[in-house]
Amino acid sequence: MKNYYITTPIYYPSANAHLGHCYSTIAADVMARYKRLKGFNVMFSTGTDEHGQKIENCAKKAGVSPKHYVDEIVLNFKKLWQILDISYDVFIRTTDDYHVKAVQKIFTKLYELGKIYKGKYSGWYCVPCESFFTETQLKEGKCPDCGREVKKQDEEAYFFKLSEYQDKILDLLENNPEFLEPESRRNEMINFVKEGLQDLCVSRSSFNWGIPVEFDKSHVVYVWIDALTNYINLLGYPYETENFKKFWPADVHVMGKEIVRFHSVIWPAILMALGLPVPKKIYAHGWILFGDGEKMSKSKGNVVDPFVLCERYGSDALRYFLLREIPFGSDGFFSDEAFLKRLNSDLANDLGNLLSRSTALVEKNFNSTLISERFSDENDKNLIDIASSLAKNCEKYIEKMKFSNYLSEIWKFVSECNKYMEVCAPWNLAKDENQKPRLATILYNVLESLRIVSILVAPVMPKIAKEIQNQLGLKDSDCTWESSKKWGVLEENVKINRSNPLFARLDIEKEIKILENINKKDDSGAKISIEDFAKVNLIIAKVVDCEPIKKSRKLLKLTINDGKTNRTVVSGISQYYSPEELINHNVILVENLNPAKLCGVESNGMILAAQSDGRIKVIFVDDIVAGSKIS
Ligand code: ME8
Repeated sequence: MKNYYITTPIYYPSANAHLGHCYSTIAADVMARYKRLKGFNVMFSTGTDEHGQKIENCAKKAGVSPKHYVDEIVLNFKKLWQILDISYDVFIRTTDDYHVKAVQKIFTKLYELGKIYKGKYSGWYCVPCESFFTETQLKEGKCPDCGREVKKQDEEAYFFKLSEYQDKILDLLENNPEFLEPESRRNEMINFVKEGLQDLCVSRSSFNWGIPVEFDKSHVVYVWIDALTNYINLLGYPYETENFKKFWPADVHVMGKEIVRFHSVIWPAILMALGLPVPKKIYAHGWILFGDGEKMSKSKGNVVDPFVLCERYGSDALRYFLLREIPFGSDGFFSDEAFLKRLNSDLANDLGNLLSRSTALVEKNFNSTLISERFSDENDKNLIDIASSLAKNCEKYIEKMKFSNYLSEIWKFVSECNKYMEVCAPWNLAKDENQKPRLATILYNVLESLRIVSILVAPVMPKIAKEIQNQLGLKDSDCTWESSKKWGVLEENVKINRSNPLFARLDIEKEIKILENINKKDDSGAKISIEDFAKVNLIIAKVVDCEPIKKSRKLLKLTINDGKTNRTVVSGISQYYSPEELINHNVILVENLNPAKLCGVESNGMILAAQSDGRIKVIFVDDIVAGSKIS
């Protein structure tokens, strides 16, 4: 079996995970899932980069120890990856014992080999980027990477002989076009190396939160040496483990463009010094920019909360949008509007509707089981031809990590299927009993096309792929990657299980307002008066009955007793609670909310819940009697 090793950067847990982190992680996950479907033995790693002055400062501000500080945030990252179905095999933390020991061994080995020496450092340090710069590298006296203030630092330090590797690194970049992609980044790095490489300061003595140098405990290892070596340490280095033998060199390190220099210059030089092969590929994607053209970052306060997006629209929608909207390698914008529009057009209309219309016709006209007598005509050939070559066409793109082209190719086919439906108009044939064989053929062709689509979208939208496959009554063996290249795999008399729509069509303007309000709420600067608060009537109420709303994936219909009468309240919590878990519990009710219709059910009020550990938790108050006012 062939092996495949893909990594994400290990992220700084200085603040919670944001959409930018999701972007790299989703992309790497899609490749890992794709390769697994292709039969590869995959190692997919991610993790957190927990040392350094930035984290030390954040912890100090929060009044806790650095370890305590990062422990909390690492939980947040892990929760988000769970919600986003990130199928990592290893989550490495640079505070993990095995990593700490490996970093110490690597540092000592490089010192003993004469690749690291002791000297004096005088330079400018950017704390958020954890990077040193020379006077000439600064841009208008500020950090050339992020534009923030830098501070002068003089200290005794250890240096890595990076300058020794200038020719080798240049050769690597110039003569291996596949090593660093996209091309634009490669050119940038070639120019950078041509300007000359200086030895790199690889230890610090001005702060403590780092891995102590084994033979000189007054120094900690520079955070980038600590971080970059995660890629081999998680495989067991410096020991010759099975994993190390199988998976090193990595097939691809995925990252944002701002850390390419570390990965394509410093990292290969370290590996060369250790006598190890360099990774096969570094892929640097662009930045997700926010409305004002700024890179999204917590410190700039323009963060879109991925938990909220997943919670409201499903994690697959976010996975799809990020990879479809922005060509991988280029910068692109995130806006709620663009996200919601794609959700409506590509997911609810094109794909969701195709499944819904075709399965509805099978349910209604064939009692959910297609008959095997068929009658083909000319229109079918075109569809079958495109379907049969689709997977092969798509593979070219995903192999090159051109996710947007990959998805666009699939969606062209989905449009083709919708056109086929329009041209064949099966709903008209359904009126004539004699046309049943033709009707069966058309529906078979559409369902078989959807089977192929479900396999191809699986790396990007694992939940939706499974849902389509369940609705089509498919077995696992009908959904292998190889079977996406074959026509006619769907069984003759398959029994379908029609269910909820894949995606609900959204009222975009309304959703944008809701998202704005959620963001505003997060804006802790905004204050309200006591009079404003007093307008909200909060009371304790008892859940006396509860049932799912059939047409919806998320909503539960609760019957609530507010101490006087029963009322109906609709709540979007069915992903987190079964009706039984709510019945007979007391909850907090917003009693004077305007009534609203949700999926045809009138809701009178709202129950309070909290976002905790990446899920929604209803606030239960069983020891206070129903009807009690909260003030
Ligand atoms: O740099 N758009 O960690 P980090 C796209 N610990 N991707 C983005 C992004 C955005 N707006 N913001 C962040 C570090 N990313 C180091 C890495 S690896 C040995 C050490 C993604 O928390 C992108 O992958 O600052 C970027 O490179 C990474 O997060 C930076 O994460």
